[in-house]
This record gives sequence, structure tokens and C-alpha cells, in this order.
Amino acid sequence: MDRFNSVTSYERGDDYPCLRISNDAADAEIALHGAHVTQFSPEGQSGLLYLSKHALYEEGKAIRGGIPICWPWFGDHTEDPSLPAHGFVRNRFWELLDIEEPDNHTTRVRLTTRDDEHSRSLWPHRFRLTLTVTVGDTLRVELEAENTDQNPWTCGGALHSYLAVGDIKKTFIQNISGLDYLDKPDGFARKHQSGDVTFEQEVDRVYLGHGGNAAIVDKAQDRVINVDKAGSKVTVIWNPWSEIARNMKDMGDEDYRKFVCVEPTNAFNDLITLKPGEKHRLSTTIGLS
Ligand code: TA6
Repeated sequence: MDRFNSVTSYERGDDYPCLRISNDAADAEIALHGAHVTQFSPEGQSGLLYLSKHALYEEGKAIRGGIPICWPWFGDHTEDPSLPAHGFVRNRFWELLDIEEPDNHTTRVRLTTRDDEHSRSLWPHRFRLTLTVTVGDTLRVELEAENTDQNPWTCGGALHSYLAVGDIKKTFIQNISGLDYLDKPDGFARKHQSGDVTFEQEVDRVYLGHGGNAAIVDKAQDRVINVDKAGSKVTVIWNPWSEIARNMKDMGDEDYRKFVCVEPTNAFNDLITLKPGEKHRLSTTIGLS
């Protein structure tokens, strides 16, 4: 890798390359596996992303925490549940495309992946993905999907962001009120959200018609994480609560208290169809307000 002021590369274990970014505005880390942003801390702040101490750093396994890239489908595959949950691009190494340092406060890293024999055995289409990660006062992550095939195809996806909070029981989410959602623990029953989203049990909800911002109010740490997005009309909010967390081998038993996922999503009534040569961009910007 060329020399950059704010970026160093390192290996986490054998053959598991990662990038560490440290500029005047923030620190961040990205694993090339899954083009996965695992950490982001604005100067003087504790991390805005939760990362499990038990996360697995192995090819083919998604990292628990940070921002997994779900693509080309979200959740279970609708026709074939034997296919990997949340698609396959979070489970493979991506390539580093380039790095830019426009000023001392900003570092931009681009990573890419495309179809190959293995991907076409899971999803029979040609594509190119480019992830642009911009580390500054805020963290911006943009996933660009391009149809490089001869025919149109349809995809879903999500930026499955694990946001760090001091205590989920003292956390609520604003700017979601008034929307309908599909409640996964209740068989995807359609319900209505009145007021802020609060957490007293497992929450796994698909909010429909949510095109804008969500504010995660973290009373325990007295801070508000702001999540803005573009290219998505669905937001998934997830916290597994105690029992599911206990059964996840890559998460500590009490870790459900330390995060909430707020996920800019393309799924359900917001799937994306691209003709040959067309592109779709799904992005999130995460910062403190
Ligand atoms: O986004 C919410 C969700 O789809 C949940 O239903 C839950 O299973 C979670 O993602 C985690 O999925 P994973 O495959 O990363 O364990």
C-alpha cells in the first residue's frame, strides 16, 4: 500500500487485512472482509459503533458489530432459506480500490467486489459493488450497486449498523413515530408506531416509508447519535434482548444492553430493480448531534 498520513494497514490474525484510519476528526477501522467498518470514534468520544468482543474474524463469517453490508438480499432469502442470511457480500474479502485524503479532517476509502463463479452459484447475476467510507466528523458509508449484466435484476440490501449505547433500557429512538411497521417476532404483523421507539423486550421491526433521519437518544451516556440516510425507504430496528443474545456464540450474554441496530434498508416494499448499466446508491451518515 502507498504511504498515507491517516491510514495504516494491519492483519488481524492470518490473512485478514484491515485498515486503521486516524485523522484530526476521528478514528476508524475497516476490515477488507465484508468491507466492514468495525469502529468509528469522533475525536474525544467513545466509539459510536458496537463491536462484540466475541466477533469472529474468519473468511465466510460475518463480523458481529460495526456495519455489516447485507446484499443482494436482506434477512433470509425468500425462496431458499438454505442460502446465507443477509446475502453473501459480508462473508467475502473485498478489494481496496483507492484512498483519498482531501484534508487533515477527512479520509475516503473505496472498496469493491464483483460477481464471480461462487456468487453466481448463489445469485445468478453480474454486478459490481463499490463501498465508499468517508471518515470525518461524521462517518458516511455509501454502497453503490451496478448492474453489469445483460438483463435487469432486482436486489435488496442494508447497512446493518450496530450503534453503541450505554444502556438499551435507557435508550429511545425519535423520528419514527407515525409509521407502520412489520413486527418480525409477531410473524411480520403490520402495526403502527405511536411515539418514540423504546426497548423493554426483543425488538425486530421493519419500518415502512421511512426515508429520513433517526435520532438515537442514549440517556445513560447523555448523547444523541444521529443516523441520516439516502436511497432507502425502509428502516429496520433490532435489539435481540437477553435470550437471543445468550444463544449467539459471537455475542456476550449482557451485550444486548450495549447496542441497537438502526439499518437503512432496501427490502419488502422497497426492493431495487436495475437495468443493465444502472446504479443504485444506499448510504448512511452517522454522527453525534
Ligand atoms: O436486521 C435484523 C435481523 O434481520 C434480525 O432478524 C436478526 O436476525 C439480525 O438481523 C442478525 O442477523 P445475523 O444474520 O447477522 O445474525
